[in-house]
Amino acid sequence: DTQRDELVRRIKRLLIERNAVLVAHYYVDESLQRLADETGGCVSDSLEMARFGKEHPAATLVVAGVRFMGETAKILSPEKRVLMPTLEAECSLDLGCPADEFAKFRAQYPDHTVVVYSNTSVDVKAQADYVVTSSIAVPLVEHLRDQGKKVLWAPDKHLGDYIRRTTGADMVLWDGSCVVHDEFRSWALEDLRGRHPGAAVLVHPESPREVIHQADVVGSTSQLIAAVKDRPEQEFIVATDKGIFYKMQQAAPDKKLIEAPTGGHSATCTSCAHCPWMAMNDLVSLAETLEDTNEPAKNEIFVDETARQKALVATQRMLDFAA
Ligand code: CIZ
Ligand code: SF4
Repeated sequence: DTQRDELVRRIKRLLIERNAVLVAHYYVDESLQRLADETGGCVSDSLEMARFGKEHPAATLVVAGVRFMGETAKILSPEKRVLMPTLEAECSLDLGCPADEFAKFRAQYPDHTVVVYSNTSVDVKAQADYVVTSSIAVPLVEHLRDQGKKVLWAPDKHLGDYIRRTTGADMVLWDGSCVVHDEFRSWALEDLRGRHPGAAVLVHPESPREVIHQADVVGSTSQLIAAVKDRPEQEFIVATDKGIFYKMQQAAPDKKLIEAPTGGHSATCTSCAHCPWMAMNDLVSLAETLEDTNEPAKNEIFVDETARQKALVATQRMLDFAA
């Protein structure tokens, strides 16, 4: 409709005026992913978002996603202004791993190499030897295992359990989970597979073990999109946030995508596979962020410099390992 078109035009103008580029996660609203595509920004997983933001020449990065993604951009590009459509967009993994409690956990395992998922705060990353995303978690832990290292992993227990089973590494796990992926139900998935025998099952490893066991492909968001494009099947059952369907459908317009079933944690929600924090990003909040010329801006990311420098070491190791 015309109101929406006008909003999109305004945002495009503001991005240029403010020398800003839009970096969006696969899980945010389609309208934002499309806008990032159309304006020379990036739509990706958290690893590629980090890399893109660091390398892009724009003075301002606008990160549509959740807080840790904005913080990662600031860790890597302290000279840039980092804005987000909202600063309220959290992540249950980040919230479930407070820095002070993590320090106590870490103190119990002084001989372990500390590997944390990117879905953590700057203060947790500052305590890590390595930051990883799901696309490189397995190869990095294999590398550490081959060096005879024991690994302390945080915060996602399902991903940690998957890495431990896949690599056979000696690992202790923090007890955290993602509110979206933890909801996928193995019994309901079995039932759905029975009704779609030709479908390939794609699962993000933040899902429970019994769901991962039924997967044809276990992988990061980028790896699951590649699977839809490259595999011969015409139907896919997808166990990750349904925001990803936009890019999957773009990659393979003729293929059929089916949502994996969730437990349904509220009466109004029969398909819950969408992150409530990712959903807080929309065109209106993006426009408001770009229009705010206060110093500092309302939705600007700031991080403590001492913690940033420590977190940078572990985050840079992720980029170097992935390169
Ligand atoms: O679940 C998330 O937040 C993911 C998959 C982040 C990422 O690595 O892109
Ligand atoms: Fe965090 Fe899960 Fe939302 Fe990703 S989908 S931001 S892991 S709560």
